[in-house]
Amino acid sequence: VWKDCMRDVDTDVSSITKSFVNHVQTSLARQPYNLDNLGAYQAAALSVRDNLLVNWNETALQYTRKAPKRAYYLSLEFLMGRTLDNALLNLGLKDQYAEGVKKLGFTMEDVLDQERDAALGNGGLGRLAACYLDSSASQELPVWGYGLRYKYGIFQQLISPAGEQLEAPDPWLDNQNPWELPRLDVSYEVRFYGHAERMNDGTPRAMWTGGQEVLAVAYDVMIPGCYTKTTNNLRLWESKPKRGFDLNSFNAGNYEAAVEASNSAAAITSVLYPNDHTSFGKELRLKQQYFWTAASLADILRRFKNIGKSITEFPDYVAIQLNDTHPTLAIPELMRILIDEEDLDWATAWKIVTNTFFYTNHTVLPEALEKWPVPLLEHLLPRHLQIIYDINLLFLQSVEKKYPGDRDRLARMSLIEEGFPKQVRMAYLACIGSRKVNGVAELHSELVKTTILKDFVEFEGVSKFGNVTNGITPRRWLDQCNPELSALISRTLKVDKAVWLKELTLLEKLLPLTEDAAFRTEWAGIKQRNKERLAHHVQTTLGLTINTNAMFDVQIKRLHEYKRQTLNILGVIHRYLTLKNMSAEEKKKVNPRVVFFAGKAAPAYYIAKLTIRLIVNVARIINADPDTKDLLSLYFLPDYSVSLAEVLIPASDISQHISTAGTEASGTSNMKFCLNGGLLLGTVDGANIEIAEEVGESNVFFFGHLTPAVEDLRYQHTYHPVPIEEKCPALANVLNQVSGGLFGDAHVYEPLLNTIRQGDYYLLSDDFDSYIAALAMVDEAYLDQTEWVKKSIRTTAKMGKFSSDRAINEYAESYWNIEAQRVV
Ligand code: 26M
Repeated sequence: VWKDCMRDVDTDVSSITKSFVNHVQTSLARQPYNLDNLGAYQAAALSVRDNLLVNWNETALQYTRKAPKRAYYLSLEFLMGRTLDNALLNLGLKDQYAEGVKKLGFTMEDVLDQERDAALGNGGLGRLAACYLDSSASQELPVWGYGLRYKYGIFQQLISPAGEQLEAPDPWLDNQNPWELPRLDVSYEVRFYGHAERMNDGTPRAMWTGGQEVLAVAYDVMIPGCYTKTTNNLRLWESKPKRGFDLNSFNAGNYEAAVEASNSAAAITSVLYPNDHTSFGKELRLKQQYFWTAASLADILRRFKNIGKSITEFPDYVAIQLNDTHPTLAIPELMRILIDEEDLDWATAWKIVTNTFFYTNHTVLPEALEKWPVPLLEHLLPRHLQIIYDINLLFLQSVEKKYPGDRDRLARMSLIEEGFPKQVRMAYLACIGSRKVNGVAELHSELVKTTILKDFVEFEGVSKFGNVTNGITPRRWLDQCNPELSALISRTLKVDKAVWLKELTLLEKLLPLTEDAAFRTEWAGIKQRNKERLAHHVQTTLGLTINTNAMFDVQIKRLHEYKRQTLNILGVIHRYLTLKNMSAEEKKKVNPRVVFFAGKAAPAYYIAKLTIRLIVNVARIINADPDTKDLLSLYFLPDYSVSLAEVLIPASDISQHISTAGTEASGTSNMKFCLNGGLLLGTVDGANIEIAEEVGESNVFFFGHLTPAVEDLRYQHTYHPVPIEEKCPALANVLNQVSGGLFGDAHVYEPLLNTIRQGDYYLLSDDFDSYIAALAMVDEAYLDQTEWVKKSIRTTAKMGKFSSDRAINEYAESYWNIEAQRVV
């Protein structure tokens, strides 16, 4: 009977419409006659989810039966964006749903547009995690993600009339989330505070008691692979009070005390911290980190125990990837479990730990390296602090043995940084507690080895340190966001996208078509229509009219000084001033340009917010100037998101990735633009370098000083400063125009301008002239449209390396030692 009743994945239009209507009637309890687009989205999503769940169950069953080694990706951020379109693509049901929805009186476009982004991340690190989940499932790898179910994702960005960034909460769960499955039966208790008492019985054990206990409850998000039954899981934890509220206080009339515990438990997963590249010692952030690592490890251990193997075999069945240092507490937490609960000796426990974890570093910026104050750890996690001290003691003993008497080295390598207060260096703990450490692009991985972890490379040997260059999923970042280009590629290569989307190096077969004029015309036509699609989007959302006969020049990423949006806006001002001084005759030779910016600034990042304000106010003046507005216009698009990126990226002719050399670990949007045939203007930094290696230096626009020069230039700035007027007159002129009030609010921008005039840590004055020269080369190149389109085709054709399928397979083979599992 069971077998007869089990459902399979819907594949025909009539079962799809039936399931849709069924969800309207029952799950939504609504009538067909007043069903709006939102209702249609919800019904479509629920019916797609039914299909996902069929595959998800079979995948889970297969993993349980075969018990292969599994990998777990621990990330505090998963920047998923929208799900419906991706689920339909991966299930191979796009056409069927489009037809079904149409029969019921809706258009797929309108329905898809109802979905809110799941924005549980800040930027690159969180989006990378989302791409890796897509690739893991698509490659049929047994990989689960673990994260937090924030009630509020990254804030919504509003721009005030003065051009200031304002933040509003992102209540993304308000309309219900069809993509998650609450697992109220899967929960764990997590302890905070209390006391840790060593047993002193000859074992390393201790007892941790008292304090506060909260519950972690699982919510599962289905992760479908592309054209495979494999549907993996992303498990997100929500915090709940262990008991609803304190009945004693309630009965005593103290209502506030009664709900206090409840509030403080719920607060743990209430909001995503909107920072990136900063470390600050907020207790709630540390609570998030421990809550999440403790629940995830308890869950992983329970699953491991179900296979019935000895605990010493743990690393043969489990690999855990630490996405940056945020989950580093998993290292002392696993030690605590193995020692205090499993009764293992120290050496055995440490061996298990150091064979289980893998650590990926995502930045070498010193201000981003996570450190936690010892007094805070002692208060919140007393047992873990003991364990960290024990790890440190044994570690430093081994260092001392290798380098007797080298006290400087011991101080440098200690997990504890001396100071007031003392702080725990999480990157060092992640490094010594892991089997392998990697960076996210070749240059970055070299910098990890030669700067922040230099001593550790010397001590542990270089073979522990590797590189996995980041990647992006071609499903979302080509097929979904650029359907016309995807169709053209399939048609031309005569290869179904089911094949090339999973074997992206096949794009190389496009190379000969650079010489095919008809193909180039089609290629250019698609770019043009994508520009019009973006213009239409801006028109309907912001009421602005954009010149689609211009070059589209795009910089979209988090606002940060090291990413140098300031260099870009100063370059725009330079262009404006140049245009203002041109004769009508000269202007005729100028190709029009539209510059787009988008990105959020951390709410407390004053300089980054000032940069936004400058961009918005420069746009206001430039876009209204009749002398120049046909040749140059500028837009800051508010509330950057995954969905906005999906419209912007396919429309770009040129995109900017212009970080100070050695500061951008990889960058991943650079890959997205190039995959969509946009050319790259950038510094010799991060993955730009490897992109240029693939597509050829003649197809990218490089400028600026190289990494090895940076240290020396900074030294010059500090000890032999040269006034900007002397060093870079063009830049000085631009700064003076801003100071002089050309864009209003003269005094407002002084703190921003002063970062350049004094110190100039990110070397804008060193790179400005070569930046302007590179922009001129872009202009020049664009005039020859035939050659430009050839460059564009070549760029797309050579992007195969940057598929996240390649990246995830490198992790699977070189680090995790896991194998693909076919679900039949
Ligand atoms: C730290 C403390 C408190 C709250 C948040 C943070 C924090 C959050 C995110 C710190 C760093 C965070 O992310 C860093 C990041 O996104 N790094 C980027 O990672 C990408 C993927 O590897 C790279 O492509 C980018 O170059 C790198 O900047």
